[in-house]
Amino acid sequence: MVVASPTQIHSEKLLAIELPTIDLSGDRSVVSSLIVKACDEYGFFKVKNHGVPHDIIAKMEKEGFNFFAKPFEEKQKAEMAKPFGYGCKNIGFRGDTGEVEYLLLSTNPLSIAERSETISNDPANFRQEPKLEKAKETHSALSAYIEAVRELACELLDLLAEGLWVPDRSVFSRLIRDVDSDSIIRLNHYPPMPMLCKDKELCEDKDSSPCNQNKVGFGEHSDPQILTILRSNDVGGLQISLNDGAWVPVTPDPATFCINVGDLLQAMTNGRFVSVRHKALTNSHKSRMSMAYFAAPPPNARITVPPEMISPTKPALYKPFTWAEFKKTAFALRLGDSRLGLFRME
Ligand code: GA4
Repeated sequence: MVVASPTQIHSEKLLAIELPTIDLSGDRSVVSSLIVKACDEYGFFKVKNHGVPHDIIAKMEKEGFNFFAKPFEEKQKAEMAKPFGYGCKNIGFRGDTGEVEYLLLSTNPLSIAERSETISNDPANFRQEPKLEKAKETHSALSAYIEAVRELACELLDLLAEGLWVPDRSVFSRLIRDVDSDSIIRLNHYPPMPMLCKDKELCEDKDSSPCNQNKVGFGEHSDPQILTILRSNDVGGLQISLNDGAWVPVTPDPATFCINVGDLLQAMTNGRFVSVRHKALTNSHKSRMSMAYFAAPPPNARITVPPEMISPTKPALYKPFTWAEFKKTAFALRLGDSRLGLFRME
């Protein structure tokens, strides 16, 4: 991956990166080459005019904020994440933690129906019948959002195949459209974390009280799936790791989706695109909520590289493996561990 020298701007004392923002309403061949360029250079990009209706995003965001605003005991009724459901501070199964609470949801229609009951499980709604009404609302907000972001993920994957000149244009999107696709939705809520400095002398931000140091909400990692479609409110926190190891904050923009390459897309492009490491920090004053759709294949899908991406000068980098095998490895490791290396050809 070649990381271009980023245009940096000043934002609240931090240097933020201007990721390429691609207008999806533009000319198709131009859009597809811009997407490939962004994946080559950053592994991350933003999209505008993405076709996901504003009210679908707004309803989903409202459901999310309503849920996280509930008392902890209520939220716990959505069960501890294992892996689906509510979780607070614990990430995965290997002892990783962060200043985050979250809802992990399968995008499988049956489990959405089940989950919506729990998400909207609000005592205020128990009195008469509206509990069911509320569950229906949650269910429809969630289903509409999932359908719209799945469509966006498939469109982006088709554009990627076009930009890479792979003749089978649906080679990547087919995996997401499959009824058995293992795609998931994650709502992350990072509550504000006012920081009080213990050592005012050493603190670089000693003029403000509480100071603006940030805690880690979700530690450094790469996403195991194919593509991630992230939407966040207007509070910053996402940082990506550039080639030289520098951490650069991404400017928040609720009007766009932030897209990133996952481990599987790295494998399926024979290492051409890189699944870039990223993390999320908390804000000292404001709540951040992000909604991530992780586009994944069915568990038994074999992860292979289109033949056009393999040549004598670019031999196959990874052994063929299934998503189930890769996922098992990812969940057996720590959040920050790299997993693809274990699947490299000898
Ligand atoms: C990172 C991307 C998604 O949030 C996630 C995460 C999952 C979890 O939180 O349970 C993992 C993490 C993520 C990668 C390595 C494993 C699995 C925590 C962890 C330590 C839901 C996913 O699919 O992988």
